[in-house]
Amino acid sequence: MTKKIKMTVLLIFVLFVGFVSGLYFYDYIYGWRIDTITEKYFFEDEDYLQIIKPSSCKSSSQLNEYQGCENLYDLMEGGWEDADKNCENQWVEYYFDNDVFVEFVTIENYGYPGLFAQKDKIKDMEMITSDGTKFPIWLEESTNSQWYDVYHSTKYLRFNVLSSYDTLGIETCHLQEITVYGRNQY
Ligand SMILES: [Ca+2]
Ligand SMILES: [Ca+2]
Repeated sequence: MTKKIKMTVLLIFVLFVGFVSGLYFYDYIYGWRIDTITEKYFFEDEDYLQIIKPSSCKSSSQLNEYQGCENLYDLMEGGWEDADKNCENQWVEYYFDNDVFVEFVTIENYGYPGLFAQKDKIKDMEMITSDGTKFPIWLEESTNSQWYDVYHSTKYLRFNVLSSYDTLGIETCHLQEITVYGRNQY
């Protein structure tokens, strides 16, 4: 090879190496920026609509150790059942770690028809927030998920049972789920 060809090959090699490393460097910097932005706006920011799980709950009574109010926010089939009180003077309270902006709640009776038929169903409730605002809730006697708009900030929710469909011969009031949808407010 002549000196000129050798120099040309060397030059092409240097340019190629420079180009490839430049691509990696660009990708590295750009990728890092994208990751940072994504993390900042989509992962570190808690202000997006989500299911808000209470940190704890209380209820007026429960049938047994398996039928507690924790079952109301486990997104599973189990539910809360009162201690055979026929839905009378019953309530459930949800506590959150910090203020949350509640957009809406969904409430469900037992979805399994056999179980649904064996329990008393709630008809009227009132939901109360930290500042004492009351939201009337009327439930249809069905296994459908029922939706109630709220748009209110609170650190706690109380659900007072006011009336029921009172299935005769059945004393056990129940709910499968009360799911809270909203945004965290730190
Ligand atoms: Ca449940
Ligand atoms: Ca009854």
